[in-house]
Amino acid sequence: MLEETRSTVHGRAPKNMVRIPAGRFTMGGTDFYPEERPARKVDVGEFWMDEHPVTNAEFRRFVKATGHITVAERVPDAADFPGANPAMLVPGSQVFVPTEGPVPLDDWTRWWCWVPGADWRQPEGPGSTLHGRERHPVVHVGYEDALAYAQWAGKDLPTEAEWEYSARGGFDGATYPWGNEFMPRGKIMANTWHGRFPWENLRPHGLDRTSPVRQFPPNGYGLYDVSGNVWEWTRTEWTASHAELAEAVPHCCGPSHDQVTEEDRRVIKGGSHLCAPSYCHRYRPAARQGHAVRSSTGHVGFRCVLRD
Ligand SMILES: [Cu+2]
Repeated sequence: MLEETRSTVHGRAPKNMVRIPAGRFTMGGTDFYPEERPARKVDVGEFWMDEHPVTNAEFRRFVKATGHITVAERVPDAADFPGANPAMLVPGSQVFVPTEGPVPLDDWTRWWCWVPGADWRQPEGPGSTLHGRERHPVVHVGYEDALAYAQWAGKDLPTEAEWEYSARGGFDGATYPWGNEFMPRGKIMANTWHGRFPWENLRPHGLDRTSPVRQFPPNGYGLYDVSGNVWEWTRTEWTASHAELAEAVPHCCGPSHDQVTEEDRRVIKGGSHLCAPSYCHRYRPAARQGHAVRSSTGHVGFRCVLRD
């Protein structure tokens, strides 16, 4: 697999990947959340980017080939959770459960429910399946799971700069991957939450959770689902602002930082189907969040890159 993918780089295009030209872009922004500041110019070399987030069908092939067991499927190590109720130290993951009505938006435990047995195969817990969701992005994957997939595929995870640059699709400085207007001529461009979060799901697109990749229009580079649907892991270590990274913008890379600890956080990008302007206006290329590497949820997935 690895050699096959590598060798195609210099010949024809790798399957379902898009060539992103080298360039300079404005990373971050000043109009929304503090962690996106400062906006600054960043150079990115050319690379290939997966056209869409890794799907359940693709992830299943990886698991079949490698026997990989995801973070959510492992029994948590008691040493990592001192004082935890032993009954809670079983495999599981965070599942979104809409509330009955309005709740304080500063308390995410109201709508995130830790469900024993929830994992990528059972996204809502025991009894749920992937049936009909083969083309949806895989979810409930931790950073190490994403990295393991990428390495198996002979690829890597993008840096935050690579992710943001490619998500912008050549629209430097625009709010969304397609421009500045959220719904140009009334058209829904991404799988995000419509209505008052986390209880009123108006579903104008008919979607409850994730959506099949490629359901919405691609960006200027031909990338799908860079906004909404699922957040995507990057390799970039989380910092509360870009300023802390200003000296060392990771174009790339060298060997991946494979060793992670329980407390480590990486940047996730793109927002998800649970982002609503009233709560979290993060379905924008500049938006970013830090996510604990071993924390898996039903709205975080990933896609890969390939560098020459
Ligand atoms: Cu959000």
